[in-house]
Amino acid sequence: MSRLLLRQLPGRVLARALPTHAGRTYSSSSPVAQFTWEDPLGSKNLLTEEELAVSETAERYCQERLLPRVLQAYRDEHYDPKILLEMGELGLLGATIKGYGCAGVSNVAGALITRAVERVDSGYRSGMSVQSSLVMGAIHDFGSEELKEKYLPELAKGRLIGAFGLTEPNHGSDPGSMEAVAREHPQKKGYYLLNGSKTWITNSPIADVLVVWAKLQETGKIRGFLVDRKQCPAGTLETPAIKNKTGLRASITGMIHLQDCPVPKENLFPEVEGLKGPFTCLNSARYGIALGVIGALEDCIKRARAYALERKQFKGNPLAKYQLIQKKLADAATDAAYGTLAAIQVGRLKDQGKATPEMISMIKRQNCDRVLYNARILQEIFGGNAVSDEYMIGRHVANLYVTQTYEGQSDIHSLILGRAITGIQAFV
Ligand code: TGC
Ligand code: FAD
Repeated sequence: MSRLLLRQLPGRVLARALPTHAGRTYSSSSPVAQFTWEDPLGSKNLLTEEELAVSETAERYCQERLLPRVLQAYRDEHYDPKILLEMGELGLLGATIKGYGCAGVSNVAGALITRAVERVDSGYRSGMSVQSSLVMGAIHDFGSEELKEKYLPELAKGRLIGAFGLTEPNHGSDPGSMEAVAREHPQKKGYYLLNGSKTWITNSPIADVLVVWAKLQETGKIRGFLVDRKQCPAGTLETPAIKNKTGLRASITGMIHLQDCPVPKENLFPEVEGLKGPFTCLNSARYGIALGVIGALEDCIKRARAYALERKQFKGNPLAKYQLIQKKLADAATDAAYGTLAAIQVGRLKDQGKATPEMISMIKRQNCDRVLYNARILQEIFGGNAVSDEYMIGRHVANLYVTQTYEGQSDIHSLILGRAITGIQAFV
């Protein structure tokens, strides 16, 4: 594990330092058994000391450094690339990778980082997930040793920024039909020429390296290419930003246009062929989202609870006194708690090499759906004030629509699960 990441860690004290605002105490229960609304099913008990410490480091950074800037960033639709440098300083990027300057923590610890970041904003988590799981993950799993040594340490520090181009204007849920193509350079030996367009690509306008999936003309098979902006002659690579988004405004999203863009053969991922390349990286990113979005829901619960206790209606009663309000909080807290346990379980299996893509589809779908549903319901507690961005709930709701859509829209994950359950493919 990275020394930097460890240095930030106050260790055991962390668990005890958590607020212990509890419900009732019962004379029949053990004195150590307590219900806390922030962690109703006691998921912390499943975490190792190291995981608790990583989580605390990430939470502290996010609350102290990210939270103060998110409101203005969201209003301005601005992403500050320094965020990746700060995360790199703390060892939060590519944290599950062993070696190459990365922390080498467990999958659960990696997901606790995404939860901490997404507690502030899904867009900040997006920028980090793309860098960590989709770009560093792709290079680590499929790149040559030279590519790993050249790019991973710089990406881990946030000195280079990465983007991952799979989705195209005409092919989103069905990336197997992609049109981007790579052919041997007719004049320059040892190079491919890439042509095609990708859209809705997180980080693309500011990316130094872009993992681009394209079909090799000779074989028609999908292959992964590392496009290094510095190596691209003028006019061969354009990455315009997509502006005026209705969600994820604190992240930066754009397109990738490749026009006869020369890419050296050593930047081709040598072994992997077909959709299992991008989908292997997506397994890790989808896993991170599954616990990440719980952070956003937990923030909605915290804010809605505080508002309901403060706001008085009818005879001076706090909203929190009314049953309908309590049910909204109970539903949301239950889904957050169940979602957390499911994600920890799949993370443990992933660490042991026993997680399947269907398990990840199940928790990505369930958690994103429940989080979006509950966030929309909790928004009602704020009444008209929910419309003010200063109450911080509308931003989560808008972001969570995106988390349900990208990395496989929820209905697509239903079909992946349906195929696994019935043996019949429904999406072709
Ligand atoms: P299908 O026949 O199912 O599979 C084709 C090949 O791929 C392999 N494969 C996987 N391998 C590893 N992990 C997985 N999860 C895999 N899923 C499939 C499969 O074994 C097969 O291999 P082989 O060797 O036999 O060729 O392919 P299909 O074309 O029928 O796929 C359909 C479907 C629905 C499963 C798939 O296309 C899908 O998941 N669509 C959703 C698209 C998606 O997730 N796009 C994500 C874009 S990246 C993004 O959104 C980043 S946002 C990041 C951020 O900002 O946080
Ligand atoms: P479509 O595929 O057109 O689907 C539209 C609707 O139809 C969905 O509800 C879908 O579930 C449904 N549908 C499609 N096919 C079927 C079917 N067979 N049966 C039933 N329903 C179906 N992509 C990247 O490659 N890299 C990135 O970094 C990235 N970042 C993103 C950031 C943002 C802010 C956004 C919004 C998207 C990003 N994406 C990225 C793209 C994202 O992965 C796609 O938007 C997503 O995969 C869905 O594709 P689509 O938008 O083309 O929708």
